[in-house]
Amino acid sequence: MKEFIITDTPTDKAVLVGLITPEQNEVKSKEYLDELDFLASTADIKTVKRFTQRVDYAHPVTFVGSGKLQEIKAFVEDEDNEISRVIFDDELSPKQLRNLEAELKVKIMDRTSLILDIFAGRAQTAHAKTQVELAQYNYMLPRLTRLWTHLERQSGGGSGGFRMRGPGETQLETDRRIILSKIAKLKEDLKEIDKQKANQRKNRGKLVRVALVGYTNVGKSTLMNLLSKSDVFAENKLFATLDTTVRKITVENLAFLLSDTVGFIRKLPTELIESFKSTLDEVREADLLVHVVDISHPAFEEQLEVVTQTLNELSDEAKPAIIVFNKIDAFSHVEKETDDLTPRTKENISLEELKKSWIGKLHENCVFISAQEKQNIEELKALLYERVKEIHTQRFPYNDFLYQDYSDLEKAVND
Ligand SMILES: Nc1nc2c(ncn2[C@@H]2O[C@H](COP(=O)(O)OP(=O)(O)OP(=O)(O)O)[C@@H](O)[C@H]2O)c(=O)[nH]1
Ligand SMILES: [Mg+2]
Repeated sequence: MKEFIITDTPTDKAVLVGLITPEQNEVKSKEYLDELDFLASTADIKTVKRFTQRVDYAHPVTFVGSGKLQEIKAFVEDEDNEISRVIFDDELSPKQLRNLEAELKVKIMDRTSLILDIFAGRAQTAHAKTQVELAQYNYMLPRLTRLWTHLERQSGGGSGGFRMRGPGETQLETDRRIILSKIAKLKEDLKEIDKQKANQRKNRGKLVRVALVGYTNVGKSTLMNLLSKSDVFAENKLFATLDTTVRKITVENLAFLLSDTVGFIRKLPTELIESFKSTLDEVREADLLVHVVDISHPAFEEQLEVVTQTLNELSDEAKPAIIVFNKIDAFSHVEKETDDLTPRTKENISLEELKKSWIGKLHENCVFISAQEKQNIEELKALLYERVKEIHTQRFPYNDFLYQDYSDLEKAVND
C-alpha cells in the first residue's frame, strides 16, 4: 500500500504544535515536543518551528484556541517558510482534523499518524505490513473526508477489486465501504499469519524464553547483537525494529531463546497495539522480560513507567523481569533532590555507587551496562544465567536437557 508511505523529499518542512496543560507542565511539554521532533526526523521531516499554548484542555474544534491558530496560519502561509505540514503532539479527533485541514490548507498530522507513517515506511515482512496497514485503515475510517476520493479510482476494476459506487451512494459512503472491506480482508490475512506463527512457536521446544522489551531507541537490538553475536538492524532512529527476531543464546552451557521486538513509546496509538498484538505475543508468552532502559535519556524514569504500563495492558500477569540500565557511557549525572549522590559527572560515579543510588533501588534485579562499549556485560550474563536457570529448574525439576545441543533449533525459530 504505497499510498501511505511517506514519499516526500527529505526537505519536507513542518511546524510542531503542543499544549501546556495542568497535567503536562512546560518541562514535560518540551520533552514531548523533543520526542515529536525526533519522530519527525525519523520520517525525514524537518521541523522548523514549534508552537505551544497554555490551556486547561485541548480546544474541541481546533485543538488550539483561535488566536494561536491564526498565529500558526500566518507562519504556514508565509511562503518563505515553505511549510508543507503541521504536526500536533496529541491524537486529533476527526472533527479537529477536518477543521484544521480547512483552516491551514496543508497536510495535518498528529502523533498517531506520524507513528503510523514511520511504521509503514519500516515494515519489511508481510506480517508487519499487514499489521500496519490494518492500523492505518482503522485510524482512517472515522476520519474520512473527501480527501480520500482516490480510493475508488484505485480499487475499481480487475478481479477481486471493489464494486464501484452503488446507486445513490455518496463518495464518502463508497470510501467507507471500500475501507471496511479492506479491513475485513486484512483481518483474515492476519488470522492466517497468526496461525502460522503460533505453530512456529510451538515447534520451538521447551527452552526458556526471554524477551527484550523497552522504550524505542534504548539499545535493545544492540544488546541482542552483543549477546547473540548476530546482526540485527540497530540505528539511532525511532522504531528501527518492527519485526521480532528470535535467537538462541548460550550462557555457560545454558541455552535459552532471546527475542528482540518493537519498542514502545508514550501515547502509542491504540490502533497499533491492537494490530501488533500478534507480534507482541512474543512478549506475552515470554518466561522472563529483560527491560532495557536508556539511562542517558533525561526522561528515562517516565519511559520506564510507560513501558511498564504498556506491558500491563498486554498481559494480566506480572512477569519476572530484569531491568538493564543501558548507555552508562553516555549519561551525565544521576542527581535527584532526595538522592544520596550529589550531582557529578559520569567519570566520578562508579558502578558500585550507581547500584546504591536511587536508580539502583528502583528494582531488585537491575544491572548497569553499556551495550555499545561492552561495559559490565559479564554481570548481566551472570544475572541472566541465574534467572533463566531458576525458571528452568522450576519447570523441569528432573530434567537435564539444559545442557544439550540445540544447534538445529535456531533455524526453526527464525524461519
Ligand atoms: N552511547 C551509547 N549508545 C548506545 C548504546 N547501546 C545502543 N546505543 C545506540 O542507541 C541507538 C539505538 O540502538 P538500538 O539497538 O537500535 O535500539 P532499539 O532499542 O533496538 O531501538 P528500536 O528498535 O528503534 O526500538 C543506536 O544508535 C545505538 O548505537 C550504549 O550502550 N551507549
Ligand atoms: Mg531495535
